[in-house]
Amino acid sequence: MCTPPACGTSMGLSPTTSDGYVLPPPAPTTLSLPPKAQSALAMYNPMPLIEKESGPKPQKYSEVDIDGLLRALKNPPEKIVDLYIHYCPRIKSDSDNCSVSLTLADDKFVRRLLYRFAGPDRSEYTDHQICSRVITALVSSPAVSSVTLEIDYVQSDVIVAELCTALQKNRTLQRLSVYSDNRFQQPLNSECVKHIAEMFLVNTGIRELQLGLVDITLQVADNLALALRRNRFLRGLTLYARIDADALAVLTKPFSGSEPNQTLQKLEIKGFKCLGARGDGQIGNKGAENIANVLCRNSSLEEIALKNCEIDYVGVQALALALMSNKNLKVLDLSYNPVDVEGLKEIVKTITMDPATKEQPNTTFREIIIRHSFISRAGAPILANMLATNNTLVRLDLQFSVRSWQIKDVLALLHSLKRNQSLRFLDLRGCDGVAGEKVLATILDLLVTNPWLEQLGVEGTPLSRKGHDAVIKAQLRRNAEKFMEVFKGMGTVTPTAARVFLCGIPFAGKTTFRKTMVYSNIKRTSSSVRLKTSAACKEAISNSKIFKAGRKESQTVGIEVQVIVEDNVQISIWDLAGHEEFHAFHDLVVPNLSSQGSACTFVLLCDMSVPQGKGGKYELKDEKVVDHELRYWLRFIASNTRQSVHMLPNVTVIFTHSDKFPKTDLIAHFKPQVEKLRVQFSKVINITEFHVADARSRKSIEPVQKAMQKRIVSILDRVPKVFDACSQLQTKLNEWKNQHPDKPLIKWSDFSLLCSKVPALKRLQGQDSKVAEERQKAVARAMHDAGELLFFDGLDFMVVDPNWFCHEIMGRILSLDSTLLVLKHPLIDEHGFTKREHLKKVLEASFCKNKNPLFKGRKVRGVIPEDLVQLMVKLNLCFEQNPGDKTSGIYIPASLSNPSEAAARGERPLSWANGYDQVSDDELLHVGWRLKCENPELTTLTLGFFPRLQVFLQKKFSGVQDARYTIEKNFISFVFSGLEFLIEYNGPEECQVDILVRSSKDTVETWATVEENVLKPTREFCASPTEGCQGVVLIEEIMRPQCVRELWVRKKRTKDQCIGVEDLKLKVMASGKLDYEYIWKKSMAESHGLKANSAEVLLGPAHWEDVLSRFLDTLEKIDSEVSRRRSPDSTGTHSSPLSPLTPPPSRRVGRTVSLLPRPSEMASQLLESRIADRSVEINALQKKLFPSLSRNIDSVIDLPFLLQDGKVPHLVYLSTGGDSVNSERLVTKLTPGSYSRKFHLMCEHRDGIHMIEHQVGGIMRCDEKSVRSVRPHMLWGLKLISMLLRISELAAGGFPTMLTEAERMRLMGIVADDDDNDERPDVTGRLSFTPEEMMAAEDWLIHYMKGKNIPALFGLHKVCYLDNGLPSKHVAWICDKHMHFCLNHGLVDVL
Ligand SMILES: Nc1nc2c(ncn2[C@@H]2O[C@H](COP(=O)(O)OP(=O)(O)OP(=O)(O)O)[C@@H](O)[C@H]2O)c(=O)[nH]1
Ligand SMILES: [Mg+2]
Repeated sequence: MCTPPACGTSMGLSPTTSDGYVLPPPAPTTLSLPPKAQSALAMYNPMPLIEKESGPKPQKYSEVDIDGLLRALKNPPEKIVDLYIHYCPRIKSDSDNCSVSLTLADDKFVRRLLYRFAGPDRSEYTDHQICSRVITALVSSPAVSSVTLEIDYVQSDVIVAELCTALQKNRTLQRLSVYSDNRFQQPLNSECVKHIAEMFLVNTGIRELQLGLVDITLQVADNLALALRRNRFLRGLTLYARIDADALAVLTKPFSGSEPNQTLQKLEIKGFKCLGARGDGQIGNKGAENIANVLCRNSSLEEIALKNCEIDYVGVQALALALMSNKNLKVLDLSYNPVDVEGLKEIVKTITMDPATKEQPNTTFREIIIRHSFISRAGAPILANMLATNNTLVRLDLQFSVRSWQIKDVLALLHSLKRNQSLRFLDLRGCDGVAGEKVLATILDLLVTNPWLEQLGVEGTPLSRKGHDAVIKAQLRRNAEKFMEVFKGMGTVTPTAARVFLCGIPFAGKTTFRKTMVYSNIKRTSSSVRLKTSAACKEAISNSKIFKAGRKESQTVGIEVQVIVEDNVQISIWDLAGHEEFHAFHDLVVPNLSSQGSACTFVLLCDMSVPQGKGGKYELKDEKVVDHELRYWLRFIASNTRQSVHMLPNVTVIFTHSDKFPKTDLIAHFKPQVEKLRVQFSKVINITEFHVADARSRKSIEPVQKAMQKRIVSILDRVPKVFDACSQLQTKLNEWKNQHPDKPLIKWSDFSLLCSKVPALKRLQGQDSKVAEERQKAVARAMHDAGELLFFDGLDFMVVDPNWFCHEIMGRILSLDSTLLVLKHPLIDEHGFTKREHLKKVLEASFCKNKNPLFKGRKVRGVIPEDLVQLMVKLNLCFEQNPGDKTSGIYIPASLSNPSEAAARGERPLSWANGYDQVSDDELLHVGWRLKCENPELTTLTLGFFPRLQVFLQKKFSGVQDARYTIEKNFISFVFSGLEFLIEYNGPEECQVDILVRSSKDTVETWATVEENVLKPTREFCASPTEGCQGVVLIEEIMRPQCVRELWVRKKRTKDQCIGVEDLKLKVMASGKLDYEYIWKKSMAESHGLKANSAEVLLGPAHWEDVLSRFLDTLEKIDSEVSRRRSPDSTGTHSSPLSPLTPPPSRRVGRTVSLLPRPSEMASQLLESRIADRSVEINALQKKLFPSLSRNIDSVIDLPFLLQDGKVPHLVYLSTGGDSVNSERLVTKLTPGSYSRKFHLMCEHRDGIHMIEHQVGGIMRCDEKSVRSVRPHMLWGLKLISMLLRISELAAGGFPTMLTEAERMRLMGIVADDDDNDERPDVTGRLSFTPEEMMAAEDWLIHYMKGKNIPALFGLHKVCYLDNGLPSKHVAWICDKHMHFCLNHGLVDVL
């Protein structure tokens, strides 16, 4: 035992070692870590952690024969990751009993070679022989460093003995894992552990040992202890085991004594109960104390994981005490233990700065992992307080431990992270408080100001269920890209450059406004800066030289970019073409405002006039038209902007052509309209002001300009600072541009060269080249945000002349009008196809139009068509006909010609690409999805989105043979992995992406393939910063299978033919039954018949598993509430620190959790078996809970004393009354008034409480006093009803018919609560009333029942239960039916 005094003496760290941790500087002006944290973090390398958590690489797998496998073992084509031997001949499934697989990996792929034991003359003997051959091969192969053996516990010892003998001399194997196949739930044969332990007496190579399902008896512990004492090479030991405190004491003996083990770095114990073993297999608090004791002495252990060990506050306290002095431990994992707030407090104390001494007791501890425990809301301030000052903790993992936290708690935690610079991983999976727009916006803002946070687990939270996780992930990815090294020591300054985006429909006056602005700028500055000649001046204001033929007026093509400097602020004006054909490109240059907090503002212009008749007279534009115009662009801006609290995009509205209405008060006219929009869009856009002006007049736009100027200055002050180095580099870049007026692109190598001339960007001697490159990239990104250049990561060049690219190049390419002056031939055909030669012509044409004054007709150099293609491929603007072939043509989906007439009407004929001739249609699976914009009022998938998605998906499937990827306007069709896809887009008003799939694969595989390859990528693509629409949340809906089977045209697939995934899940849970059928509304063409599909089929396996888990969660919650015993003295003592609502943490660890990360081809089986397991569990719980609730009502509600005694019946509910039973509604809210309600009572029978049908009931007047007195009864009743509903449909009896679906969901507490202002009381939590309220309620009921004929009015009879034929104290009021039954069986006496 660790004696507290021993720990106590070493607890007070000497000041020299504690390093005097100080607060990080209040507002970091440079993005560097405080020096102390830097040195501390430098010692700790989080990289492996990133790998641990990063998603799996794409897998490929192939089956091979045994000789092929052995050859591969000898000469592995790639690095061997693991050799996996699965040997379980007793299992009777052919596909899954014996196999050997070799996992290989290079940078890109994980590849698996699989050999299955098969063949006609297979026998135990040959199986064994093959195993022996593999063992021989692996031992002689120097490439195998990791082996996993999964075996049947019966045969285990023979194979293991063989392996161990072979390994005695081996030095190359580093990781050995031996598991018993956990489908048997049996521990490994103890002989087998003995062999392994003995092998460790001589083996010197193995660093890591994992044993799965071991029954650690004292004898086994002794064997392992001997190995630990002798072996000095083992670094990590993982035991999934039944082990108790005594066995642990034996096992940890080698860590004390004269020559203690000081080499083991990681010890993981996961408690498991195995069949046949005695006891629960948990080390408990005693074991934790033992480990704490080890930690006091040991100096090698860095990671301790004690999962499912039944450790509570007491054990945690001992561990925390040890941590006060220990200086080596980095990771403490206490998942699946009943650790509560008190325990958390203890651990947190070790790394919280003492406000008095400003010191942190422990500075080496890095990770806290507490999954699947119960940490109440009180944990939030404790953690927030710690995170605000701590600068050592790297990971905080609270998966499924903080489910009960509310929005407020999460916000507190997030706020505390604003200044924290050490935390990289925060996991709040399953937390109910991660919900609502405020939390989302706060997270997104935080990720901008805190670039250190790399991972944030939000799965299983309301936010992620709503699909918001994609945009969080996109930002996290950006954060993770950055090295913290990169920014060390780089100074930052307030930026001095901003961008202004001019938008509005064609002829709104954008270009006119821009020119007037530029002109007045030149006028103002030219007197001082004498450089500008009048010729240059003219040049500047007539920037555009591309006109559309056949038009009188000039129309902007693409985007024109011009730069002015006002009061030392450089403003680049981006004049976006109003014409729709160019919109596809716009959102690639519009910043996702909050993503980097770049300085920019939007000006939205609108021509206020419409010609009236032919006489050249004008009238004011109709309000509706104005609204429509403005709304389009506001939605465009909002869709490109992530949610944010502090960094909403600013929009200034200008109504032009004011000169046409000299006598009208225009401001007053437009004010209400702008105000209305301002309010509507206030969550996503900040409409700052509006003006009326004559865009042609300098004088008229002067106030606008002034206001804009002011706005820009204030924005520049607010946005994150930029690197000092940017402005220096800018000077260098300008010099370069002057020297190379003919080069619109700069090679990355040249850019690097320029960077090396700037001290802060120079690569220092000995510095990692990657760091230098990352810095240069960061600066390039910042300059991109300032509008100086266009930088896209992954290209070896940048565009230094944005106007050239946006206007000259993209403007021409996207111009559908083939009569462009510069080209005689149509550039792009109706399939969106063009040849590379054509692009070359575009490039050439752009050269001669270059308007650089210094550029006098020379040929522009440095751009080859290939660069252009690369750039466009990168931006998802085009894809190559034959990827990699530099001569093939390219497709530019954005310039696909308009859809056919039928398609435009929504009647595009659909047909499958493949055609399974041999297979009948019935054997194929037909599934459909719809991704749609959550809030089409404020956001939309912009015009460029679907064309880019067409490119994005093409790239994804371009390597796939026979993918037959074809596109049309708003349409994609392709084949992948046995699935045929039809994707049709319906936008921009509806913003729906319909995905129709026909599959020859089974359900699990079909769903997984679609999710992995289309749904998830599409959502992620939408959430990605540049190419996507970050403001849009895509909701996933399920399409009625019939639509897919019969290939209904788009028009027929109305919104009634789809149902939201989350909506359907809620419906299932609200229904309380697993065989819930969803009934489709009839489509236009259908005449008769109800069409329903089972929810399980519609949702697909993965979603169904989620439904079951959530269902199970609810039931478990009820279970723990019901089985809680009320005893007044059990509160507040440490002997039972478990909160009464703590769910048993161990229940999910058992069978449903796989010990091993199974190979992917087994994933479907696992999913299916989990689903089966859960359904069984749910059924069992439902059956148990109904009677157990009925028997334990007093543990759920605190009834007044007299009522407990059964003086009067007391299970009250109120109804509205009504002519027929069907019109009767349950009352869930009661306000005083001059009306009455019907008063009902439930049958109290202990086998199942229920409502009594056709009960006459009483009348209750709703005067003030009665309402007040009856309120507790009503709420108690509602609480019981809520629980009955949550248990099952059966338990709920007749109540569902008295409730609408919405009321029912609210009562059950299963609607996602975004707003807290629901005045209805929440009956799912604990109800509490004051003693006065209780008394009043009790009096009222007794008084009310007085003199009433209870049997006649309520159909209830007072009975006394019999115990073995003798009357007991238990009295109840039960219904006729129950009474007769009970009397017949001699169970009750009537009183
Ligand atoms: N009388 C009057 N005419 C204006 C005003 N603003 C613009 N115009 C005229 O409207 C026409 C179109 O203006 P532009 O500035 O080219 O329109 P735009 O918004 O750039 O249009 P696109 O580039 O096609 O999107 C031009 O002939 C302008 O002279 C204004 O305030 N008053
Ligand atoms: Mg224009």
